[in-house]
Amino acid sequence: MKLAVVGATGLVGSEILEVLHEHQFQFDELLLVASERSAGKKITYQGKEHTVVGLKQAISEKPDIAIFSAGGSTSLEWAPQFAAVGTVVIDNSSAWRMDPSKKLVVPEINASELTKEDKIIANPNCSTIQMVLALDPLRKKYGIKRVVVSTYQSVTGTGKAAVDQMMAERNGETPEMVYPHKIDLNVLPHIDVFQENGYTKEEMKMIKETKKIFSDDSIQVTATTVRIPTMGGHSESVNVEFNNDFDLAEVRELLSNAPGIVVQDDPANNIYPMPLTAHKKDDVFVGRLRRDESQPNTLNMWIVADNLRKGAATNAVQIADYLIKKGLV
Ligand code: A2P
Ligand code: 11C
Repeated sequence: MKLAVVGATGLVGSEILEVLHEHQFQFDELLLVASERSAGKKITYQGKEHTVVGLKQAISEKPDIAIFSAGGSTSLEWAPQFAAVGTVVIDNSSAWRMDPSKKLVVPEINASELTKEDKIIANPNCSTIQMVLALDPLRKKYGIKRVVVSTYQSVTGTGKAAVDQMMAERNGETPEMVYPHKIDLNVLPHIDVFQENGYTKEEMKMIKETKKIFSDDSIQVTATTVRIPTMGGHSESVNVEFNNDFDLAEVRELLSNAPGIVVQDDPANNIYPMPLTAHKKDDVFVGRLRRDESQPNTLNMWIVADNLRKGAATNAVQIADYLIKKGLV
């Protein structure tokens, strides 16, 4: 098994290496890939030094699996070239997600859709993954009519340069501006680019990807996505209207028993999910579970996950693991 990590010098790439190590992921050879600018750099994985290579060299080595986290344009151009030499690409960018011929996979929900024919597999957007994972056990039991979500997203979602902007502002230095405004001590109701309908691309991703992952166009979703000056993970306030009424104790039980979810819901003891406590964890944390008293069959919940983990690296590594276990690669 030859595994390539494309974008190995970036934030998600480094997180993938940590997750591979923690999960004791087994492979024979590891190819660390980045832009030609980084070719020749050294990265140590499990005590062994690896030399970063460019995309052309990586293709010539025909890896079995390539996990891409190098931005949408790199994926659009290069993923098909890897697929052409027989590599299965697991892509973290938004490039292929809404392509009807590509699967959009959260393993706990829909990995069973994968077949040997899938050569480019899309990893959903981080803010979508944590929301759908928490909604899935409830959807199966009560059916979902409508979701209203507002997000509080970490600067790590934008990449290294955004973390640098925030820290430079915090240290009183002159930052290289990644966002159109200061991010430290601020809140930006703006993630990714604005679309013609007034929503941002991030908001539209949450809407469209949710329907695709659940294979259900009837679920109504509306989103407001917001960047906040934090680093450990994305938080979401989710208001969900079910088709049928629910029992709050049963909701807790369904969530507690679902894979990948940890319920942290003890307000009397100030226990609820937070980015600081979700940081570096693979799970999705759910709390503040309460009935929306303004309308029937409706629940409020607060969902937090490390966007670089379950939102990106962990989900991609879980897909790779599934492919290997099922003999699809
Ligand atoms: P590089 O470090 O060589 O620029 P982040 O999102 O944290 O900024 O990381 C982006 C990752 O994607 C980095 O590993 C970066 O490599 C990689 N990358 C960016 N552009 C390209 C490209 N054209 N080809 C290959 N890798 C790229
Ligand atoms: C953010 N969700 O937090 C974005 C990062 O489509 O994969 C991931 C963008 C994407 O800014």
